[in-house]
Parts: sequence; C-alpha cells; structure tokens
Amino acid sequence: MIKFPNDFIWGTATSAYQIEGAHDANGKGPSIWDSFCTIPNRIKNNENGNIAIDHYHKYKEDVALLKSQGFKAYRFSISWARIMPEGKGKVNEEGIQFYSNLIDELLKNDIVPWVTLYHWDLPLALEMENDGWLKPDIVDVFEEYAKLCFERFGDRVKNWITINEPWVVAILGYGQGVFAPGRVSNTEPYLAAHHLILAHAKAVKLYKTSFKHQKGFIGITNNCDWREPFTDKPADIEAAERALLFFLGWFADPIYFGDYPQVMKDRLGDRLPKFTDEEKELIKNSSDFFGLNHYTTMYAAEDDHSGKKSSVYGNGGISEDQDVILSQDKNWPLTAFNWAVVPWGCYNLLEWISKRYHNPDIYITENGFACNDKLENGEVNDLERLDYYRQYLEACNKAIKDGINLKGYFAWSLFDNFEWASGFSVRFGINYIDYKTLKRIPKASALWFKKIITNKGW
Ligand code: GBH
Repeated sequence: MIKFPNDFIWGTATSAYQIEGAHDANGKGPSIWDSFCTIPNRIKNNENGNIAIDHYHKYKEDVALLKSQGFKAYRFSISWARIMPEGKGKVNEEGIQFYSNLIDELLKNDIVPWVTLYHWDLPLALEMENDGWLKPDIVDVFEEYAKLCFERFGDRVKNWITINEPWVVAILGYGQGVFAPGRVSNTEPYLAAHHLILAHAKAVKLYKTSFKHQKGFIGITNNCDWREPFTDKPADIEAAERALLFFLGWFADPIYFGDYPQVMKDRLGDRLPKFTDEEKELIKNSSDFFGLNHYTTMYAAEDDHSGKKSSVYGNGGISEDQDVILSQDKNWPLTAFNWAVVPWGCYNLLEWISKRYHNPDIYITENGFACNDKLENGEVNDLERLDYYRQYLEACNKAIKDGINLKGYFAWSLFDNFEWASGFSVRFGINYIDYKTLKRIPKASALWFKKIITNKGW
C-alpha cells in the first residue's frame, strides 16, 4: 500500500503562454514567445500560442474541471506582458482583472493558487530595448513587476514562485537558441543566469520586507534531470556530480549557500560573473522551499577526449564546459520526447537535494509524461502516462518514508498544450484537448488522480 501524508499537497500545473491564447486581447503586449513563433521553422509546423487552448476565455470551465478531478492546488503563471504590456510602467487593468477573476474562481472552489511570476514569456519591449536577461537593469524591472503582482494579488495568493527553470531560460534561450530569444553563445547563458538569480532574490527581498504582512511563501523552481554515474570509476562518479552542479547547483548553490559551485568557478573563469558580498547576502536563503521540476535521467561519464560522443540529444548545458558524456540505457522506456522513464532517478535526485541543501521542504512543481495520445470512442486511455505517474509517485513516497521533506507534487500538465518548440505535436496533459473544438476530455490518468487524491494513495 502506498499512503501519502494527510497534509501532502496534490496539484497540477500549467503556464500562461502554453494555455491562455488571447495573445493580443484587451491590451496585452507581445512577449518574446509571440515574436519567436513568427520566425519560420523555429516551432514545429510553425505553430504558435495565439489561441493555444483558449484558457483565457474558458478559465471557469477549467477551474470546474480541476475541482471535479480533486486537485487541491493549481500552479499557473502570469503573463507579464498581459498586465504590463511594455514590461514596465503602464499597467493593463484588463489583464489584472483576468488573473484576479481566475484567483477568485479558484478560491471559491477551495483550490489553492500557486503563482509563477515568470514562465519564459518576457515582454518583447524588454528584449528590444533592454536586451532581455543580458543586462543588469532587468533585475529592477522584474522587481517592479513582482511588486505589482504582490500588490494586486497578494491578498489572496500565498504561494509564489518567482522564476520557472532559469536553466532552461539560460541554456535553451541563450546557449542553444532553441527557445526564445533564440540566441547561441557559450558566455551569454552564464550572464543571463546571473541576472535571473539576482532578479529572483530581489523580488523575494521585496516580498519579505514590504509584503511581510501578507504572510505567504515564496521560492524558485529549478529543473533537474538526474545524472547517474555511468560506471563505478571515480572519474565517472565525479563527472555525474559535476553535471549535477552545472545543472542544479548553478542555481541552488547561490540560493542556499550564497555563491556558485567551486567547480563552475574553476572551469569557467571569467565567463562566470561574480556576486558581490552584498549580493551574496541578498541571494543566500532566498527560497522558502525547494521547487523542483523533474522529468528524466541520464548516465554521465567523464569525457576523456578520446572521441567518445554522447548518444543522446541534449547535453545538459554547455558540454565542453563540463567534460561529461551523457547516455541512456537501452532498456529504459522512452517518452515521445525520448526522455527515459527512470523512477529511481527521481528518488536519487530527491536524496541528493536533501543531503546537499540540508533537508529543505521540497515541492515537485512539475513531473509528467509526453506521448501521442489518441482519442478513441470519446476516450483517451493513456495507460503509459498513468504508469509513469504511479512509478514516479512511488519513488516520491519512498523518499518521504526515508525522511526526505517532500511536501507536495504537481503533475505536468493539467491539459495538452503548446509545447514550446514542439508546438502542439507533443501531449503532456492529463486532460486531452481536441484542437478543432477545444473540448477538454479527461484521460484515464486524470480519473486515476482523482481516485488517489481522495484515498491519499493507492
Ligand atoms: C518544463 O521544462 C517546462 O517548465 C514546461 O513548460 C514544459 O511544457 C515541460 O517541461 C515539458 O517540456 O535532452 O537535454 O533536453 C522541462 C525542462 C529540460 C526537462 C531538458 C527535460 C531533457 C533533457 N526539460 N530535459 S535534454
């Protein structure tokens, strides 16, 4: 029997650009994703989130669905450009009204809102005029935006996530160029990341001082895939540790210890910006909880420069900086994204976090499975997804039993949605979207969640 604690938080997650649509409705300004999607061949089938799943107009129906499926918490993000069309200065009251209504609707249905301030859709004006995350000005601009959110929504929102997956913003947006703003560099990711961390910390400082009376929690969500040493050789064990530090330690070390991992400083030299003493103080202990998005696992081996090549797409960052070769096991089942299903990797990662960062409260703010679901006789029997969730939640359950402070879990995602560079071709939802009618159809996995939430396990 698998039983979760009574106070375990069961939620599901989405993000603004992936579901809202209404890309230019009621005063919303464009974001870098609106713009990125207009560049030919950046997105599969040249799709975009202009309409997405039209959550903007269907939010009431969507909250009702959440409620009917038993979720007690819902993680969504605010589109910065919807409430501040130019990223700073002018406020768009109609945008504020939308989120205000959504929050009220959730609370009316006893669903606790978990709000992400930044899930990648930077107002385009900030990219054009300020070079996005590359210039230090963004830190104060983000603080101004955060302040607006605390002022307008903080009376009702008590759980805040500043930034979703700064690793993705830095590496995919500024390193590999596959996500907006589409830049390719081996220096810019480190610069962008530096400002993302500072922006997070400054927003938290503001919340902890000027908005203390709101009595909420605030933190950051990082993503990390587990890296298992390819062999027992010390060089491979070190390589896996190094890969984790370049992936998660890059962000979590500053947030828990005040500075970047030593191995990054040693290897990157001047390409890694430095925090001043004052900044270190600001950043240290700037997260009330450890937000984690986790999907998959890879083996990590030392790259001894004998010509071995990584056998998988993706390199977990800038591989030359790490001397790590990643690979997958032939026996691991793969998702539609070729991410391997390795539940014990989730356990190992939780354990690693717990040890390195002194047993913080951890929330898995995303975990989920991609496949090409088929609607048959009005039903979607996504047994593979259901199995993925069952196995990963079992790993979570074991972690809790072993004393790891895992406090909650958010399934990614409530709906099939606009999957960034993959467009609508890949489905992550526990609810199916018929893109012709935009009808929401619960998959078997959603019905399973309802059952296990009620029973606190299975
Ligand atoms: C999340 O990012 C996002 O927050 C969410 O918006 C998105 O829809 C969801 O995942 C599904 O994609 O072969 O090196 O690319 C996930 C971040 C980073 C997780 C890369 C998996 C795969 C290894 N991902 N990682 S790689």
